Amino acid sequence: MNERTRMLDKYSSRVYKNRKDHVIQIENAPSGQEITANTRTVPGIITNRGCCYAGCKGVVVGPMKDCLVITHGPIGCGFYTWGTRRNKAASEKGGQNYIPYCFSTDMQEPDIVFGGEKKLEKAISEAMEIFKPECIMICSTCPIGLIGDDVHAVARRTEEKYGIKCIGFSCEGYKGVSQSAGHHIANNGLMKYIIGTGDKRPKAKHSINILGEYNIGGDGWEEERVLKRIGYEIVTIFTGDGSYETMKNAHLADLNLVMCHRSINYVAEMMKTKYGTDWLKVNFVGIGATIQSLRDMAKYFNDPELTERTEEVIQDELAAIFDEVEYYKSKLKGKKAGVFAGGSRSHHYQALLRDFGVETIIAGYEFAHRDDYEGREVIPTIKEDADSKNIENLTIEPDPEKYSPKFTESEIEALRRDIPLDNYAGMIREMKDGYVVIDDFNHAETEMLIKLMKPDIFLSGIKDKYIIQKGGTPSRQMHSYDYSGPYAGFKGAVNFARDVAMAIYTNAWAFVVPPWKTQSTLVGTVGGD
Ligand code: CFM
Ligand code: HCA
Repeated sequence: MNERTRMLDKYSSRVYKNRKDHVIQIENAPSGQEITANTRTVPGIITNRGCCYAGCKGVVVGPMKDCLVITHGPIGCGFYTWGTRRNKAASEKGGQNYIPYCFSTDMQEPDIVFGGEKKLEKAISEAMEIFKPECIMICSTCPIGLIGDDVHAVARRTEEKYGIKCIGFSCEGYKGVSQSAGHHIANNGLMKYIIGTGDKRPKAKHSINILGEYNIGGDGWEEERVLKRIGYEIVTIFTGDGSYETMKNAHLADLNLVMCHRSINYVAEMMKTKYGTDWLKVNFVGIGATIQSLRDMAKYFNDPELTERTEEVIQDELAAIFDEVEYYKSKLKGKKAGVFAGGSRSHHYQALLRDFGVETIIAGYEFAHRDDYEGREVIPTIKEDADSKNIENLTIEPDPEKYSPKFTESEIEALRRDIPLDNYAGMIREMKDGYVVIDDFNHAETEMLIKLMKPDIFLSGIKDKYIIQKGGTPSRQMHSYDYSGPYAGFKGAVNFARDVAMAIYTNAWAFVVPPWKTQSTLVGTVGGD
């Protein structure tokens, strides 16, 4: 019996029937096995998933710093999505930044009975009085749809009354089966009401938007640093440290980079259709993956000067992290990991773990769709000019006098080795024989698989990390990095390796014997009631 069967064997026949298609153990890698995903969670099972509102407000529109985002609903929803997701933002000079605030209508029972539109309008008028934002977004929680408050009508009235942009989102938590529906609803709103309304043209020769980068722990800033060194102009970021002000001009950028495909592919596709903007799947998590993404971008623009500069920056960045990468490789090589996050990080972090010689033996997503697991053909359109029909023939020779890279070309090649060419082959094709891929992982399965497969570290979520850690397996959470980061790009890779090495080598919980192992936890009383 393999690990998958041993785990599923514990279930009742009803649950078994549901879960069996969500778990695969790899055979004949690179495997073309299929998986069931993006379906309803078994009721009562402790899933790690979030809801539609979390996907719309918490993930996509929440990080836009100059938008005042009001949660229309009970206070818990607004507070959780504000307090736990660590998207960083810095004010532009003289600009607005509402990220430190949590805005909610704090719906109470009478509002549920008599309707909450008036309360929402009052919240908006208070917001206008105190903050005078240029854009207000209203995000609906479960009760709003159930009682029939019309957030779109309120948004229209707000625009007329105050002359600002106001967008309502019907992203009630119960819609769809996970966060994923909320991403879609948010993307539609951004596309319909914001993108394309500005006219500020980028100045640089090559301009880009970064889609699906939420600046968790400052990841987006680290990416921006490297991209700016190469010479790219970033028009807007969707949506980490992003803004209404810059998103208006997104349609004027030359290329869309797609970092988290799961949450934002809709915008990439819609912009391709409406404005003809090409998009390129990138991954800036992992050294090898970052190098490949930068090279893919250079290939896309097909500009020898840009290509040369890209190689210079790669060599320079690699030289700066060389010693630390070698040190952490010596600490981490041969370790085994489990990785379970939302809809794209598990795959991205596999690449980063691989850079340090760590194999991912268990991987899965909370709410990804089948294309995230099974891959999909991504053929970027390459711009060709008259002089260079064949971009493959472009060679790059960095000046050895100027840059003294400590990584040789063959070492760089080794870092890139396992990265699929289109950078988007999906999770399953990257896993080896015997490894487990699992969709909508729950707490019971986490415990069972850790016991059966014994990973040295398990990268997980905010809610589930503690059971793993207290069970004696070190864990880092991938959603806000346990308040560390950035983990993206070259410098981020070193931060990540340091945190993983620290967790593995200081695994304090493994030395603690829980009280129920040495003493009875049941206390009997004689003659009591
Ligand atoms: Fe994309 Fe995200 Fe993720 Fe996601 Fe998320 Fe997140 Fe995540 Mo938490 S947008 S799919 S809905 S990379 S909030 S920044 S960490 S589950 S893997
Ligand atoms: C969300 C946001 C979340 C939650 C993470 C977790 C995040 O989907 O609601 O609770 O494990 O990254 O903060 O994914």
